[in-house]
Amino acid sequence: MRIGIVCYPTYGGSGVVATELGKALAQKGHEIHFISYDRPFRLDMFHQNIFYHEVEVLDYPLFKFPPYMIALASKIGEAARWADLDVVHVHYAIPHAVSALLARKLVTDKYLPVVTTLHGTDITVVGHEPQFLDITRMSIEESDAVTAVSSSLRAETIDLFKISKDIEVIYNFIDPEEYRRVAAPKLKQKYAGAGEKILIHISNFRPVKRLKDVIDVFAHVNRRIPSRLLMVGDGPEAQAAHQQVAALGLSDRVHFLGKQQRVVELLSISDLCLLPSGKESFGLAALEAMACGVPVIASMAGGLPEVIKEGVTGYMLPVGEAELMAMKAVELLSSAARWGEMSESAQQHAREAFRMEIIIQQYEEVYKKVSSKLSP
Ligand code: GMT
Repeated sequence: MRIGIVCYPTYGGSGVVATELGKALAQKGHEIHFISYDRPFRLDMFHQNIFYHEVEVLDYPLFKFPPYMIALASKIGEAARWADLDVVHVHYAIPHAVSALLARKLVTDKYLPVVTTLHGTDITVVGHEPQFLDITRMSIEESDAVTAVSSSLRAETIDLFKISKDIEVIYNFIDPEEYRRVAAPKLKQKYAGAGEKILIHISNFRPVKRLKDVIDVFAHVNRRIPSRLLMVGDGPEAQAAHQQVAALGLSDRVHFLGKQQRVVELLSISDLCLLPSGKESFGLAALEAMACGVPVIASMAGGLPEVIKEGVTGYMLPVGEAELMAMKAVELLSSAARWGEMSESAQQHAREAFRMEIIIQQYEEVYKKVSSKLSP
């Protein structure tokens, strides 16, 4: 099939999922057309079945705000006509689905089916910005198929929009060839001395990630067990996190590594992943950690209970309970046998429950279903 994929090109789970999906579909012989304002950061290879269409936004003095949505719609329409796309798959309802629905009107010689995958933040934005409620509802209802990355997100969407739309849950996935525990002894030595444990947090440092809790949990753990904290990522909360670390006198124990393209080695030297988010529709960072044998301490929020097996691959505590999270972390890090068991189970669970081949097939089924439609 010829499939258009629209996603954010920047760091973040939705872009990673969209890009890895496109790469896997291309390997299976589909022709993939990525459409975005920048080359997706994970699209770091050449493949004869992969094309990239860059959206250029007109910078005209009259426009106070560059009309990205219209530029994107126009690019989707152009790519659809040029490549004779069978389907366009957008990641995020706002603004991508709205643009794709507009593009559908530009393709006059055939019906262009639109598949929308909800990743969570689109729904959260609407929760905070009621002005977007109607347009998001419309983009969901008018899509030919809608998928959500967890049952929790599906339920939240139905509840918020009061819609009866069929929303299929398709979980995120990892490539088990890439995400596995690797030996990196030199890297481990760089960050941790003998007997020290390594905790890791990976995110875009948005308020929803609750970096304050990450650092509070680490501070508690470090009082009991000599440890280090790797902070991977960047974003609006970075400065506050630096200040908190300095105020706690932990600057030599917490390493801010910025945005990293590849995290497998960093995860492989880690003993525990911290994800105390206030909300998390899926938690791809937790899945990536588990695949690399790192148990996760997370908050009991959103789709995380669908990703982490409580007491088997990690622990989930109520949002904001940094002290309880720290207690669980200390308990786990104090028992090598328990940690080994959990690390093993985490790898197995990540490989089995989120198998890339199965998830790719699920998306292929959705494409097949919508592309056989002549019109809605
Ligand atoms: O978490 C973010 O801020 C980034 C956002 C994104 O666009 O990648 O993540 C959302 O989509 C990911 C991929 O499906 C999920 O793993 C994350 O849980 C979800 N983030 C939130 O729900 C806060």
